[in-house]
Amino acid sequence: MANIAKTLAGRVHNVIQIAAKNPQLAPRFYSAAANLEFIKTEVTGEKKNVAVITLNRPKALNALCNGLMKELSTALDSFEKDKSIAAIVITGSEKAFAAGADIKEMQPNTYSQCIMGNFLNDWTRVARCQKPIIAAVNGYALGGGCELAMMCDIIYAGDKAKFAQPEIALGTIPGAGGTQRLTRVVGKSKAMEICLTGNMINAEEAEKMGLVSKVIPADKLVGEAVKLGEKIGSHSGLIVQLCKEAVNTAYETTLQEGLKFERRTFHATFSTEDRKEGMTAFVEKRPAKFSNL
Ligand code: DAK
Repeated sequence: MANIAKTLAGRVHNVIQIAAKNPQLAPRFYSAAANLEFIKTEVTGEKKNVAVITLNRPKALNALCNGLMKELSTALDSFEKDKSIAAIVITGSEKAFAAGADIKEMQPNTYSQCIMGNFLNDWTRVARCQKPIIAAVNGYALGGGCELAMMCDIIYAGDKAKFAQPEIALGTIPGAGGTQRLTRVVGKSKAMEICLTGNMINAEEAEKMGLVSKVIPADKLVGEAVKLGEKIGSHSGLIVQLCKEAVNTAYETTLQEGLKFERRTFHATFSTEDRKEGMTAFVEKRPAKFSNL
């Protein structure tokens, strides 16, 4: 299995590299060339620096089967290594971002198999990505679909998006952040209500409770997410990475520890060329040219 993943990573990366070196040869989607079954990948934006990963398993409403999660991990490995990529957008279809982990795949599992096989271990890959990831959610984001969106750094929602943690109705509980990330974002009362009822919340409610940062007409959603990626990509990738790490630290430590980490990271930016360039450009009234150094 490790070999298959390695080969796949190599293929995705090669196709992207060829496209990057020869823009005139760049196909809009790379899935056919890279033999991807469950996702499509595209490199877009004016500077070709935003990667869009589209979950593409329409018959199952993008249920997140093992094969899909492996392809997603492999694509992230590849885009993370690719220096020309500044930000990544993950999206689905108009009907479903993802309707959850694949219930049919999970249904026969035993407790012992879950423990011994480290069941669904691949899921942590998204949260470990060093580059910014934007979830562009249209349609259903249920169970693992909602959790996948919450692993991303920013969530934009289409106006017909629906979020839920319906695991309770399946006799189980959320397993990839539904009880943890959601509670930190929306607070205990709302998280309890969502997890204990399985009820769906719409895009407007999700925005009101801070789960998503913007609601956008469905047909404009991916374009807006790409623009956001481009805006982030106009800054220093080095400093963006440090900033992402600092914000994430707020979720993982005490306020005092977080403030100390932030201050030290701020101090560390003074050892970079990009901090020097950013401030010099401001003083000289010209746009900054960042080098990631
Ligand atoms: N899994 C497998 N197949 C699914 C699916 C899912 N989650 N959701 C939909 N499908 C399939 C349906 O079975 C159907 O397939 P066929 O019967 O045609 O073969 C097809 O997609 C179309 O679905 P429907 O016919 O049901 O379409 P409707 O429009 O009528 O309804 C729906 C749409 C989204 C409301 C409904 O499909 C639905 O309720 N789906 C299930 C939603 C759900 O309960 N999701 C939570 C799954 S549990 C972990 C990581 C992750 C997780 C846990 C642990 N670790 C890292 C440890 C996550 C767990 C979950 O997500």
